[in-house]
Amino acid sequence: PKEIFLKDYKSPDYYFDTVDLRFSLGEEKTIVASKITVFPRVEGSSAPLVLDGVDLKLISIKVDGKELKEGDYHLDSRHLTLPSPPEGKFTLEIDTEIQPQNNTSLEGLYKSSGNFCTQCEAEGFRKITFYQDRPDIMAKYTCRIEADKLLYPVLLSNGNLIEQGTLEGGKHYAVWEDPFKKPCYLFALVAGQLESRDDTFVTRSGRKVALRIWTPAQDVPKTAHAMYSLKAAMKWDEDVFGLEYDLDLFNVVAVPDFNMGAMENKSLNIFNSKLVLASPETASDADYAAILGVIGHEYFHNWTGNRVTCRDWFQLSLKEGLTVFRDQEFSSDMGSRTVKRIADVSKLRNYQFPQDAGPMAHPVRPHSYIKMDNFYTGKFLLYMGAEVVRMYKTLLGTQGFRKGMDLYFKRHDGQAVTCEDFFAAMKDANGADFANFLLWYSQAGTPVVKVTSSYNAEAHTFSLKFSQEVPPTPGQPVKESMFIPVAVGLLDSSGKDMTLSSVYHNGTLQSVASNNQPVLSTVLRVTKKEEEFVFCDIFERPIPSLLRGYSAPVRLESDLSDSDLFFLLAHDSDEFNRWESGQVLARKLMLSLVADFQQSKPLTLNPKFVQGLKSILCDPSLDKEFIAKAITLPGEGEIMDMMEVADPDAVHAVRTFIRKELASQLKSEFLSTVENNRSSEEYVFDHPNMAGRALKNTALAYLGSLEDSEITELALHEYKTATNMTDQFAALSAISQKPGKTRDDVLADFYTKWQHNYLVVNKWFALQAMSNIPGNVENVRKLLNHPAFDLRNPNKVYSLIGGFCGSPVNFHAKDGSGYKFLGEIVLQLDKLNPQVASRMVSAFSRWRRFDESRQTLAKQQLETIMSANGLSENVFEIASKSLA
Ligand code: B3K
Ligand code: ZN
Repeated sequence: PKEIFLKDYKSPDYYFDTVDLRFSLGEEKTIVASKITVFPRVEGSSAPLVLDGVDLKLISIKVDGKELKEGDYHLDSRHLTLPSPPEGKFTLEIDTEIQPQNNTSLEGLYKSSGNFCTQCEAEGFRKITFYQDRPDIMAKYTCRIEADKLLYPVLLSNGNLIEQGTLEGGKHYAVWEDPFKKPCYLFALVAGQLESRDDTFVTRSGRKVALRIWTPAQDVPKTAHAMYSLKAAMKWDEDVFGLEYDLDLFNVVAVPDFNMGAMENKSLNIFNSKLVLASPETASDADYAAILGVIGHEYFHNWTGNRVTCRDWFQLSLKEGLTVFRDQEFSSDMGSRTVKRIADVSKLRNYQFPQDAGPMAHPVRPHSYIKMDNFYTGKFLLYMGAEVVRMYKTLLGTQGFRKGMDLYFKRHDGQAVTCEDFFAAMKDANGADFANFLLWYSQAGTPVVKVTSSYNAEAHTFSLKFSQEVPPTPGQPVKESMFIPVAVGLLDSSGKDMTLSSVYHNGTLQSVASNNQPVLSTVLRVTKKEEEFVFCDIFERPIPSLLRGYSAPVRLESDLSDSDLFFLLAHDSDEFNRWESGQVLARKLMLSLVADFQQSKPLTLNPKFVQGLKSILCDPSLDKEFIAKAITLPGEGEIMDMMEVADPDAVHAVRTFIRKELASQLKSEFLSTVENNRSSEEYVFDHPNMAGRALKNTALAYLGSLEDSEITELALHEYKTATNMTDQFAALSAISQKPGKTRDDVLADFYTKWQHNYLVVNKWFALQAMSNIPGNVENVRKLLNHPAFDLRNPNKVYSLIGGFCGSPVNFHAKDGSGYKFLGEIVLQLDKLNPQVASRMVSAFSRWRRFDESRQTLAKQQLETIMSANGLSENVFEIASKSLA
């Protein structure tokens, strides 16, 4: 396999102007005829024209209407090369045959539940026809689709429908024209038996946009929330960024077989059904929230991604980091900002930071890749890219950030650009000094920032001393200091924010006051390896609230004492930091109990911790979802990540111990939390209702850890009386914590009830897969043979296999049974769907973090995988980098 480097980027020798595609869709074969107008980048160029093409059967090729003979071109398994194309502009016509019905990679053109659909990002268009499959080739497309009318009554592509009609032999056709230039990764086609929910949105300039969400007929009733989300997103983008939709039609199609969440194809978004279909009975609050976020995300791509796209795939974060940031902001505005921030930071900690400390560590803009798809897994650069965009906003403020966005669109609409272009727009629009901010794109690893503080009672000053270090990562042993925006507030002894007047830094006194408004929080620009900031006019020893709102994606280590942290937990006006203080306390506590466990000391829980959580749980002034988050312990992965040698057994034992201890000491509080927060009969998707359910179900989960028949009765009661999936599934999960007949019966009941809804059945798979019951690998193996399971469907794989690998005790079982299971599955999956296989094999990538015996066992599996014949590039890249 070939590694591709950013430094080797070269502009294409040829550009494409118009692209005419004609699809003749069939059961045995599909014919794709393309007609492209080509022109050289440099007048008079005689460079060869190299087209990408994979798994294609070439039928014919014509240049300016003249058929080429063998010898006029060169064909290998990846490219079609014209050694000497004509000078100047010419037309290229290529007929190709493909077999979508046999395409299990779900990339290119494939079939899902009998319908045709496409997925082209990143490099899937080359599986449809020969093309320069790179995002800096932007062209205007028309697409004619011809298919059997009964089997495929609906024919969709990008842009506007300009013609349709019936043909002989029971066929029909449709012609679509997209007026906007686009890279081929945004091309889409759908053909099948679908029905739509229709609505309209009138843009602020008065354009009436037809909105259609397409699914199989029986699912149309489940698209109401997706439609609501789409309209909310369209409005939000106008209000917040002044961005309007640019066509008269916007289509969304839901398909059950999809590698990722969704795809932002121009005016024809294709979605994993999981992220479209919802009803209160079948989808949980988390599903509703995910649908809102992802519908928003794909819609927002219309400007950040489609109108302005990436020059090359190394710039992925240009569109993904920015669009993830935009969807995070959208969800914050639609619900609770603090709770959303907590959820996003948790994802960063649980997925991104561990990756950044492992063999797949790479900067937001990678320097090289073998298979671009490996850089999309949500767990990789996307969250980090969003954090980088968030830092621009933290530094520039809402208005400054908006100015930067406006300039970005003004300069680059219709272009394929780079991360530097975005940086330059932000900088130029604000005349900002961003120091070495660009390092965030090129330097990998999570910076560690240490802070020590001291108060000088005589001088009335408070000093914060920062030091920073970026750990070495593969290929980057030595790091430079980063530009880290640190938002800070100082609390007085009553817990109120002090008014900040000035800070002494680098030999100068800087005022932080603005427009006579009291300043309660300020952003310090930390740029050096070691640096001191001194706050003046501080008349009592303050407790600092550092990195408010998580203003930079770093690991912060401060000298705050436990009592400072308890104080912040109780008083900080920055709600994010209230939560964070509780998490820091919990992490410290868990790590010290892990040490006790490893030394076979008895475990005891610090009563102050119980007291702290109790006061949060019982504080009626707090948002209920915030309480739910604040009383949830850091995940096992997060704690393992902080250990020299990760010990899954100890971490699991400790987390289970604390949960049980809290449940028994706070039993009456948890019980009344459940009593007082039962859902209303009618399901409402809004923050107060979701928050109530989140709190009740978190309490129920705590109670479920107790060996207590009264609790089992309660959980059963909740299960039976639940009127929505959130509550029903929470009760099922509480019951499933302990093995036994009740668990088996309720799991069986749940399956019987929902066997006809594959999305609910996936939840049932996931719940069992993630179970901590000893020896669970055997249950998971059995479930592989369950009639509802299918290795070809990514959602099922993510639920069952992904769920299993995500739960440390059983995946990392000492006897290697979890590793062996995954090793076998990866090889089976790789033959069907390399993208899915490579996501699964990533679970091995941190094998060096464990003890020697686990290392040996995991390494064996990786070596077996590497020695397999015909391994995909996707799996090869992850497995080989893991072993390197
Ligand atoms: N841009 C797509 C991801 C494409 C995945 C390619 N393997 C969807 C998204 O950003 O949400
Ligand atoms: Zn995206």
